[in-house]
Amino acid sequence: MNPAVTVATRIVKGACPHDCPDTCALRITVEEGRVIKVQGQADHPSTHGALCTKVSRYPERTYHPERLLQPLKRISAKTEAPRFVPVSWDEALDDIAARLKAIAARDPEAILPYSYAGTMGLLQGEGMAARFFNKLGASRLERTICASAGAAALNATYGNRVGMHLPFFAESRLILIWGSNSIASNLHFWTYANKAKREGAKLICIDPRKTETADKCHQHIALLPGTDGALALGLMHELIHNDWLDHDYLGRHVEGWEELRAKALAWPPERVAEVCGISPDEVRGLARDYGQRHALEAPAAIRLNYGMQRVRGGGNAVRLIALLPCLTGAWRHRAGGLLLSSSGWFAAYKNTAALDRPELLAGRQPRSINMSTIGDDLLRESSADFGPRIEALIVYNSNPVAVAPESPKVVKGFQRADLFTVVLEHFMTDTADLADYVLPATTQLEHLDVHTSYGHTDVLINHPAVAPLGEAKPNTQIFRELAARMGFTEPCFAESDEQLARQAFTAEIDFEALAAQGWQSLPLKEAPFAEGGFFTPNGKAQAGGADYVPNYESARSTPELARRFPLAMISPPARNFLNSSFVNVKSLRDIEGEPLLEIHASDAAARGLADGSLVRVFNERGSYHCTARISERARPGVVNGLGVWWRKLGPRGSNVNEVTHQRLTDLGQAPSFYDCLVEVESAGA
Ligand SMILES: Nc1nc2c(c(=O)[nH]1)N[C@H]1C(S)=C(S)[C@@H](COP(=O)(O)OP(=O)(O)OC[C@H]3O[C@@H](n4cnc5c(=O)[nH]c(N)nc54)[C@H](O)[C@@H]3O)O[C@H]1N2
Ligand SMILES: Nc1nc2c(c(=O)[nH]1)N[C@H]1C(S)=C(S)[C@@H](COP(=O)(O)OP(=O)(O)OC[C@H]3O[C@@H](n4cnc5c(=O)[nH]c(N)nc54)[C@H](O)[C@@H]3O)O[C@H]1N2
Ligand SMILES: [Mo]
Repeated sequence: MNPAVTVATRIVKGACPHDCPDTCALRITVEEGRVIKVQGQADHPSTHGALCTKVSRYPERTYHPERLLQPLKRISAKTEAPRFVPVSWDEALDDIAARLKAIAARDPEAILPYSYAGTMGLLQGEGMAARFFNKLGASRLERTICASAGAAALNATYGNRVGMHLPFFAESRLILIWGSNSIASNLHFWTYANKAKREGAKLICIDPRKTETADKCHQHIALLPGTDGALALGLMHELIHNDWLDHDYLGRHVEGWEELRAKALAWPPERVAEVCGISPDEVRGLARDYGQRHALEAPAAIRLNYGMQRVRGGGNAVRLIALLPCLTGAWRHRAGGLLLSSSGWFAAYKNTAALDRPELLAGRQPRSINMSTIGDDLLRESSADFGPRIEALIVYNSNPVAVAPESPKVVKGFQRADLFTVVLEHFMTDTADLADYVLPATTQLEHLDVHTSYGHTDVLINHPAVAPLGEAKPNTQIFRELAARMGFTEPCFAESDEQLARQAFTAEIDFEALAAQGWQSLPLKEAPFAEGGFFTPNGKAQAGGADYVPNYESARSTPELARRFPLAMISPPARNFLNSSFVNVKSLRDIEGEPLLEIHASDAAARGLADGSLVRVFNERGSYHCTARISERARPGVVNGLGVWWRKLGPRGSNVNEVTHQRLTDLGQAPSFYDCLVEVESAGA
């Protein structure tokens, strides 16, 4: 052992901040004040000592030569190439506060926060920021960009965003991996699924794309995007027809079954097959696999993920799929049922009001702006209907210029000369490029935070491993200092991060134990709905009102549009990026190579496209360039535009969201990124 190393080496317990269901516990090695390694904590059950490729590169991200380390002020016009000069924190914050005060004096609702899940931490996420905007009376942001269709569907069906517990998937005998590329985006679930597979379970992947997860399953059903609701109704048809139903469970724990039963009987396998673009035998076979498993002897589980709800009918599709385990009584076993999100389990243990302080609104009810229609909303004038024109945007934990739908409009909105934009960031993202001020934020290695999860049921703490780099400050501190300059004198604006962390959870979570161990599990029932007891007012799962809703854009629903733009495009995540985070980490970008459009050989041949050639992907909304990859991963008629690249790192300065639209899902007001028709043509050399 090298004594020089051991003396100066410290191990710090952390938590992965990223927007991923896994929320891993981190073991951070610090040497001489510098993080040299980030690993998974071995004693945290779902992390079990392993991290994904991305987060094991977290030090490369933190110590990136392009990290923002001082405040920057814009000196070029928004429509010109971005030019910034460094300024002091005092100068930046004084000026920002003066600008916000002037706008707030006219109408605080002209100011809009824009944030999402760059970090999922309860402190660096909202907390102090929410206090700031509540006190200001700014417009509120509806945070819909990812999961709100599925969330609304679970709330409508079960009364909460809850489901099976992650570890019990290892005991399932059948797992439907539905709209989820688990190996890429939910790796620690895959470990449990793989264990079940080794013990003889059958794994079936339901996904338009032949993903790396589909490769590892026994069967892959490549349905057309947005047709999952029809498939679920078809499965119900077969369960009814063959009487593979748990009548006792349905009778006692489900409301609205007769209505749903009548709807399902209109979906024989032939009709389902035609809508979904699969064969009737695939529908029958899937129903047999799912329906013939005895709930107690051979539990069947569904891992649903958000990929399948990014279409017009995404909410209803989630409702229908979420009801399947009620038909067969799969919930009776702890290894049966469904998991889309576990986030609702934390509601009883979180002190959201203590962190966000809604009382600072003092009775005001500011309007809400949906983050998914930011393109349209930035371009709207004041009106009685809309309220005031948006005059200022404070962006943190998000990169809307790259990730929001229909980016031609988003860019145009951000380029408005009369819009005042402040961006808190680690890097010069596409959004930071359009800011008036860019403020350097700390990364997870430099600040304190506490975390819940949407894939497992543990709370975690993230201790700071090193001091902030350069002049970077935690989001909490930036809002604290801004609050002081705005003249907000309530004591809650002076609370430290540790004080915030200690208020985050109810007394059932022992903070000292959390701080010492790094994580704590919620005390929950193993088979939560074995005896019904859903979170709805009458305790029953709600089957009424759920139905298949066709896409906004598809060969069946808009044949005229489909003649001009015949290819359905989905844009699921690239494995080595996390939404648009990590795109600028060179070792990861080297693995991904370049923005790709996967296209089936028949569709490529019909357009004379060669593998590896530059193509233009377009529709009425816009166009972007990328490289064609002729691949079995794409089914005929569907192209996969892997996301989400930074626009400025793409071949002609744009990305896949040039062609997506801002129409919202049936439930939850979410974007329908994967409900999108395009055409593809060669773009020459
Ligand atoms: N590596 C990596 N991990 C991530 C992310 C990332 O960007 N990169 N993103 C994180 C985020 S923000 C989230 S929300 C989570 C979950 O993120 P999700 O977006 O759910 O990600 P995936 O698990 O890849 O699931 C998307 C899958 O759904 C498929 N799909 C698309 N349309 C349909 C459809 O209509 N029906 C069906 N059945 N399938 C469809 C896609 O082909 C893809 O394989 O993952 C997180 N984890
Ligand atoms: N076409 C298409 N578009 C999509 C999707 C898709 O599948 N297809 N997926 C959608 C989904 S599921 C989601 S969740 C959204 C994600 O959209 P976003 O939530 O905007 O996620 P990111 O693109 O990762 O951007 C997060 C930013 O936060 C910054 N950040 C991280 N930590 C901190 C911090 O502590 N402080 C500050 N100030 N900044 C921080 C990061 O540097 C990064 O630039 O994108 C959506 N967009
Ligand atoms: Mo997401």
